[in-house]
This record gives sequence, structure tokens and C-alpha cells, in this order.
Amino acid sequence: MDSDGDGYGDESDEVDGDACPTEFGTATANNMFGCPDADGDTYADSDDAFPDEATQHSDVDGDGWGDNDMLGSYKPDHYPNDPSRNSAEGELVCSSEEIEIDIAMETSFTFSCTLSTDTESAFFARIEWQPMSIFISSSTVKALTFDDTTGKTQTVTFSGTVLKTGKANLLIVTREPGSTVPMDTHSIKLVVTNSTLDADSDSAFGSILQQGLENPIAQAFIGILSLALLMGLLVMRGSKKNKKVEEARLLKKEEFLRQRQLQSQRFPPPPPSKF
Ligand SMILES: [Ca+2]
Ligand SMILES: [Ca+2]
Ligand SMILES: [Ca+2]
Ligand SMILES: [Ca+2]
Repeated sequence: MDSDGDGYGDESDEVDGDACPTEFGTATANNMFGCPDADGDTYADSDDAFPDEATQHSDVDGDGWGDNDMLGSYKPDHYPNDPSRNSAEGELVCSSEEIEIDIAMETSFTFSCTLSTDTESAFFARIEWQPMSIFISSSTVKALTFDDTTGKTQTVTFSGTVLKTGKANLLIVTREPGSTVPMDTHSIKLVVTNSTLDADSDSAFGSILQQGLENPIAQAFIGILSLALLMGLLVMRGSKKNKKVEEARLLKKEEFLRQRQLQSQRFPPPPPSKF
């Protein structure tokens, strides 16, 4: 009898017996013939520490990382019997702690980072730095493979182009894909200046001005200057007013003369006497 029709007989004690006689299943590993196996890795879902990950089925130390540490497997545990360690471990050392750039002389910069590991099994590593508005990088991620042929130390080189002056902290992070915890990090201080702007002399002028303004003699001088300016303005306004009065007076005079002329035309003077 094969009630669930998966090819395994209902008698579980016999050859090819179905360990799950009422459930259709394809599992074969660990004598769990005929039980459901969602990820198809031959391990029954009930016997699979990672029922949806085909590359892993056991986790002996129970830290959530799989015992299969082959390259490309899901969350490979490089320390399968140590619950406190799991992903590959390494130390990152970069060529610079601080990079200073005078944007007037150059805009590009490079640095290198070396990852050293003592993890025995093969693994992938990513070395990444975060792009920021102060620069553009030619490549932000370097992918490395560590295996028997590569040795335990590898170096990558990064390059970037700065876009403006300022300061930034470049954070370089290395991690094994799938791991949320970085293997190691390194930070580089990036200081970008521009010597053609001559920021120092500007600030020197500013401080002289500031000192001058705080000097009592200078303050008195500024006071007198302000007063003189005010008086000058008042005088200008006064002469403008006088000019207006003068114009009005002349207009009045003209009008008076015109009126007198009209009057003399209307009443001409008597002709001169013959005597
Ligand atoms: Ca079955
Ligand atoms: Ca499975
Ligand atoms: Ca699995
Ligand atoms: Ca472990």
C-alpha cells in the first residue's frame, strides 16, 4: 500500500517504507523516506535545520549558521562546534589613516587595504567603502575569495576623485556575504583643502577687523564719522529746501510782471503832451 502515492510503502519498517505514510514527500536522508522536503536537499523538513535552504541542513552548535562551510553555501559556519563564532574572521589594515588633498594641485587619491585571515576553510569576502558627497569613487566594493590557492592575505586598491573641499571620514568595512557582523572596519580621515582660495589671509583680515572694532579709539572715530555723515545729509536736505523756496519766489515774480504788462495794455498811458 502507498496511501499518499509518493512511491514509498505505508509499512515504514519494511524496505522503502514511508516514514510519513499520510504525507506526499521526496525526502530520503536519515531514513526519512517519503516525508516532505521543501528545499529538495533530501533532508525532511522535520529533520532539516534550514528547511528552505538547500545548501544547509544541520547546525550542530545551534548558532544559526550551517555546518556546511563550502564556498557559496548559505551562512557557512567556519567554526561549527563553537557557538560564539561563525562567519569568517579577518583583520583589515589600510595604507592610510589620513589623506590630505589640495584640490588646487590634484583631485584624485588612492589607498590600499589588506585583509588577513586565519580562518581555515574557503570563504568570500567583500571590502566596501561608503560613497559620500565629498568624493566619487571608481569602485566602492571589492570582492575577494580566500581558498587554498590564494593564501591568507590579500590586498585591494581603491581610488577616488574629490569634488569639493571639506572633511570626511571614510569607513571601510569588510564582511563575509550573509553576515550582518563585519569582519573588521577601518576609518580614514579625508581632508580636502584649496590653496588658491587662501583661506588663511581672509581669516587674518577678519581678525584684524574684529580687533579694530574692539579698540576704544576706533570706536570713537567711527562715532565721529557717523555724526559727520548725518550732518552732511541734513545740510544737503536743507539746501534742497532753500532751492524750492527760491523757485517759488521766481515764479511769483514772473506772474506779477505778466499781470502788470496786461494791465498797461488795457489802460495805455496818455499820449505825450505837445508842449
Ligand atoms: Ca509519504
Ligand atoms: Ca530539506
Ligand atoms: Ca535544508
Ligand atoms: Ca559556530
